[in-house]
This record gives sequence, structure tokens and C-alpha cells, in this order.
Amino acid sequence: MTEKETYPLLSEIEFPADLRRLPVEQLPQVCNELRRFIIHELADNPGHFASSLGVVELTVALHYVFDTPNDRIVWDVGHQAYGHKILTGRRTLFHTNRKLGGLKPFPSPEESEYDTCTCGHASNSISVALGMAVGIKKKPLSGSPQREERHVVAVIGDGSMTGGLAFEGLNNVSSTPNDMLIILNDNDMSIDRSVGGMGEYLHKLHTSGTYNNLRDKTARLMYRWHVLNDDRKGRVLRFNNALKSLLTNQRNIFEGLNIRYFGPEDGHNVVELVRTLRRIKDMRGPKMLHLHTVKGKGFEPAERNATVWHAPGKFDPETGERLTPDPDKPQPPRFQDVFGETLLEMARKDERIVGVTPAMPTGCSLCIMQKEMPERTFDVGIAEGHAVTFSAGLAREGMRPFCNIYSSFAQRAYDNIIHDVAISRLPVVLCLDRAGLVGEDGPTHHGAFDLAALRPIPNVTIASPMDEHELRRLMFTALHCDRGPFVIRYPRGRGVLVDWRCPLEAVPVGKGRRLREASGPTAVLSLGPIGNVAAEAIRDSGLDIAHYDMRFAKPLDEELLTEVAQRYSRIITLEDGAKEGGMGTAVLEWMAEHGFRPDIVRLGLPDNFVEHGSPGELYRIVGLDKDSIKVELKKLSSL
Ligand SMILES: Cc1ncc(C[n+]2csc(CCOP(=O)(O)OP(=O)(O)O)c2C)c(N)n1
Repeated sequence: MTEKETYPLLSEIEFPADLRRLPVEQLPQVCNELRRFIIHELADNPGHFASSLGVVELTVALHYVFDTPNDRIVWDVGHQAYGHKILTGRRTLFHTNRKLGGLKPFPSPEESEYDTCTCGHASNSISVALGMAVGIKKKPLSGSPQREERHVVAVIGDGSMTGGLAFEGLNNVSSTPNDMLIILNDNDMSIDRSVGGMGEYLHKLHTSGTYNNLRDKTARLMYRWHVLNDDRKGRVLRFNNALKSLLTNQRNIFEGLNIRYFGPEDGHNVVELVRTLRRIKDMRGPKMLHLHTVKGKGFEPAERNATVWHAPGKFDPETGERLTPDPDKPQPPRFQDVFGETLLEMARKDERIVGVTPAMPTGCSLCIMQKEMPERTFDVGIAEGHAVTFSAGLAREGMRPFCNIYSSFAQRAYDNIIHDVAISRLPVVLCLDRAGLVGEDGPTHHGAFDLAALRPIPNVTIASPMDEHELRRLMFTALHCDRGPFVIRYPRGRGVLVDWRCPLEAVPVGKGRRLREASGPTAVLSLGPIGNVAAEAIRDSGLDIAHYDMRFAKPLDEELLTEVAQRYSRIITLEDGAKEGGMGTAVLEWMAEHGFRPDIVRLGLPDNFVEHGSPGELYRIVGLDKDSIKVELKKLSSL
């Protein structure tokens, strides 16, 4: 079948202007085709799946009603924006999505004028959209007293609405004159189930059956009596809200913040959505439209288990079977699972241990402990800063919190780490998952900056395990360490040891390991799992090169460094974090300050944002794969 036969309407839509030429009655078919297109593309070229399926109708309705790209749509996180990409000039390139050199994983203004801001980290849409809405009004137009007219729409999920930044945005929206529209895409899911009071509140709003029934009946009656009609649309909607407040016997939070609230509505009825958006689009003042959607809508396995289908990898689009490479081959575990299993093992023996995650229990495998000890694990919502400060409170009362945050999301918690944990030397263990290059999720998600950012903070210990055994040992060490915050960073994906369980024993804090001695002049100092790549490179090179696993970026092992400085005149430092300010820089500083002058080559992530691609491709590009390291070893050895 040709594309035209498979997708008769979609194949004719290059840009939203083409969509806007269709009669509204054809929109359900466009949605149907768009959904099928996403399912078939994602089956073969994996990415974020369930979220995009849930907003197919919303995406079509938004581009139909609003004059994009003149009007601005701001997607929160951007993991749900595949439909948006496909309708905005990128359908024929969609097979390159997330691949090296292909379409970017999240909306990005560098890629398309329809993408209004950098997306990837949650909860920023309201703030960005408010800034745009205000900026549009304020921007002087040359030679004219007129101001531009554009609509600004933020689309935020109920999960992202749990983030502090979203609340800060709402607070400001309510007091700064603007006409923006916030669309709350409420599917009751984050990646895992949405948690917290906001979720429950939203749930109450859309399950308020009394209100919904009465509203529909009353509206129908009033239409029949010609009291209300489409021309009096604003009044109809406001009447609904007044009725709602009356019936739910509580003031709507958003209304309380001076944001006109509409809904909740079925987010899968595209025709109705178009009608609603047209009604509220030009109303003055900030507005919120609350939609109820189903994550994974239209693909039964995803509707049933949206967590697994958030980003499912390859699958069979007909049967829904997920395809894993070599399922029977024994593989080393994922670092995240070693974290989850080890934490549970330790928690069984030590009642002080609690686990904290900002909305990633499955992603970081805290769910392993959560299953057995739900009362000792805390999913706090998309709230990294809060997760850290909450952990500080727990630690103050004698608990031993293990707070697990993806490295790049932990950027949100920088001050909390300094102010609430480090100054007081509280024993919070910060496990930073997804450290290093994460691959297809690209620059917003690479864990590049933690080492350089955390290193200057007093009282902080920073470690990175070379393998699974080391992760277990470091977790055990951290549990018994009273020096203040203890950071353990480890990467996405699998380690190297199939047989990963080892006795839990402590290692001395701030001590590295000599892995290999040499009689030649060169030594490699590595931090973390990239040490395994270095070990292979050294072996393959056939050169006589020493190798040390630093284990700790802070405190540095001064004894080890003294030994290295006295025995070797050429040093390569190796880390999978930003080179500027990282472990290599620490070694360079230490050598200079202690009167040693070896030749030092620092290998790490470059001073630019690394794009998306497979981890293998990206490590090659930044010169941290085995072959590139070998070249460096040879270069330095031949000096
Ligand atoms: C700051 C930050 N923390 C965590 C994440 C990981 N994350 C990506 S999507 C997501 C869930 C978002 O839920 P919601 O906004 O409801 O969107 P849905 O997927 O349900 O459509 C999370 C936690 C992130 N992108 N950014």
C-alpha cells in the first residue's frame, strides 16, 4: 500500500495550514491516521509512546484552532509531542526521530519554528508560556504603536503539574496580566501513577458526578429554552464554573488563583475539543482547560499498562508483544536494578533506611523496595528539590534516606543539596542514576554536569562505582558514613558482571584502587564504569600502562595521587562527565598545588551540549570509546 492509501488525509498534511483546510468532520479520521502512524513508526523506531497517543486529539485540535506557528504552543516535557512533530513538517523525517543526526528527541526551536522552547525537563511550560505571553504584549513593533497579537498555550500533564516550578508559574500567572491558556492534560499518570494531593484534587474534580450530570442536564435545558446559545458562549462556560463551585462546595483552586477554569472535558472528542477551544480562545485573562485523557489511548496494551509503555522499546504493532534482543542470553544487570535490590537488602537489616524518588520509582528501580516496603519508600512527585530537602528532614530525625535522582534532573536540586543538606552535614545518600551520556534522549537528559557542579560544595563526598560490586560496596559505605551528603553516580543501562551479588562491605572513604602497575611512564586514572573501557583499551593497546580506579572524585585519594605522581610522568584522566571542572580538573589542581608537574591529558565530556544518538555513537563522537582512548594512550606513550 502506498502512503496515500494507508494515510489518505495525513499524507496530505505537511503543515498545520493543510490541516486547517479540512472540514471539522474529517478531524476524527485525521486523528485515527495520526494514531496509526505513531504506533507503526514507534514499533520500529522506539521512543516515548503512550504519552503521544494520549494527546492525539488535543494535538490536532490545537493546530486546527490556533494559528501556529504564529500562535505559540508550549509543550511540557515534550515527550508527548510526536503528533505535533508529524503535523508540523516532520512526517517524512519521523523515521529518523531520536537517531544520530535525525529529528531531535524533544521539541526544540533549533529544529522547527513550531517548537517554541527547549523541552525535556518537566514543569517549565507555564513559566515559559507566561514569559512569552507577557513578552508578546510588551515587545515594541518598529514604527507602530500596535502590539503583536498571538495566542500562547501551555500544555502540561497532571504529573508535571506536581512540580514546584509549575506552582511558581501558576502563582505568577494569577498576578501578571496575560491572556494565556493552560491546558491540563490529566491522565492520572506520571511515568508511574501520579502521586500527591494535586492528583487527588484533580481526580475529585473530574469524578464529581453530581456536578457533571447536573451541568449537562442544565445546559441542555437552557439551550432548549433558548436561554443559552453559542453566541453567549462565554456566559455558558462561566455559568458552568459557578455551578461547579456551588455543587462541589469548594472554591476551585485555579479559580481561586484568578485563572478561569473550564472542564473537565473528554480530551478524546476532537470535534468537541475544537468547539471548546474556539469558545475560550479569545477570552481575556488567564484560562485553564482541564482535559481528561487516557495515556496510551488507542493501543490496548499501552492503555492497560502505561508505565511500561511510556517508552517500551521495539514492539510488534499488531500483537503488542515487546521485542527484546536475545532474551535468553544471560546479561549483566542494569545498574538501577543493582541499586534497587541492594537498597532493599540493606533496608531489611536497617530500619533507618528509607527510599525517596521524585517520580521515577520504576525508572530508578526503587519500585523493588516499594513493593515490599511501601511505607518506607516515598515517591514525592516531579519535585527534585523537594526530594532532597525532604530527605534532609528525614535525616535530621535519624533516618538514612537514599534519595535517587537522575543526574540531569538533579540539576533542579542544586541549592537544596547545598543549603539543606551539605551545610548541616546531613547523611543523605544521593544516588544519581543516568550519569554520563544517556543516548537518544539527548542534551537535556545527559548526566554531564553533576561532578563539576557538586565538587566545590564543602562536606560532600562524591563516588562512582566501576561495576556492580562497587556500587553495592559504595551504597553500604554511604550508609555507614557520617561526613555529610554522599553522592553515588552511575550510568544508564547494564554493568559488566552477570554474577553481581557480592558481600556488602565498606570501602575506605576517599580511597581509590590500583588496578594495574606498569614500568612505563604512563598511568590512567579513571572514575566510574568508563574504567572498564579504559581497561580494555589498555589491554588491546599492548602498551605497558598503569591503571587506577579513583572511585572518589571527592575527597581525592592523596596517597594514590602521590604514588602516581612519583612513579609516572604522563597521566590520562578519564571520566564520563563534563571535562571542565570534573575529576580530571581536580587531579590537575592537586598536582599543581603539590608541586608535581606530570603531563596530564584530561578526557571527559566536551564543553558543548552533546546531541542525541545511541550511547555507542555518542561516546565515539566525544572520544570516550575504546578506540579513541587507545589513540590517546598511544599518543601519550610515544611522546
Ligand atoms: C525535571 C524532570 N523530572 C523528571 C522527568 C522524567 N519524566 C518525564 S515524563 C514524566 C511524567 C510526566 O507526566 P505528565 O506530565 O503527566 O505527562 P504524561 O506522560 O502523563 O502525558 C517524568 C516524571 C523529567 N522529564 N523532568
